Amino acid sequence: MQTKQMILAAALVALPVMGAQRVAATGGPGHLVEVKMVKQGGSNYRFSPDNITVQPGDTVRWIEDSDAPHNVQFDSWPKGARLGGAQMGSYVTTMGQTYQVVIDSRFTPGKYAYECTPHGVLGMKATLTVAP
Ligand SMILES: [Cu+2]
Repeated sequence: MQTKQMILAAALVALPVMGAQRVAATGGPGHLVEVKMVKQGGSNYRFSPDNITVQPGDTVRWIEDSDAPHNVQFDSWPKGARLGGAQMGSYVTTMGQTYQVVIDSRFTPGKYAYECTPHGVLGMKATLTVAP
């Protein structure tokens, strides 16, 4: 087989794996759930989508998609959750930069409310539900 054909064959094998959105390299055994941090006219920053439901083991990845720095600050959580350092996430500041959290044993099932620290007061708030 020529080199060109081998590369093509390798790419075809890799495609279905990429399409499945499984998280292997990042530590979470489950699915990857993405939330963009967007600008919706003026200075209306939002999480998009602003309401997600995840399973234990999933990874939530927030993606900078605007012109202002954002973070993820949890404001309320179910009884028994122990967010530790994840309670106040680090900032993303450049387009495409990501911040992610693995929904591990810190996250008990239930509803979590979070906001962006500087923009929460302007409506940049969202909810994350961890299914049992
Ligand atoms: Cu923000």
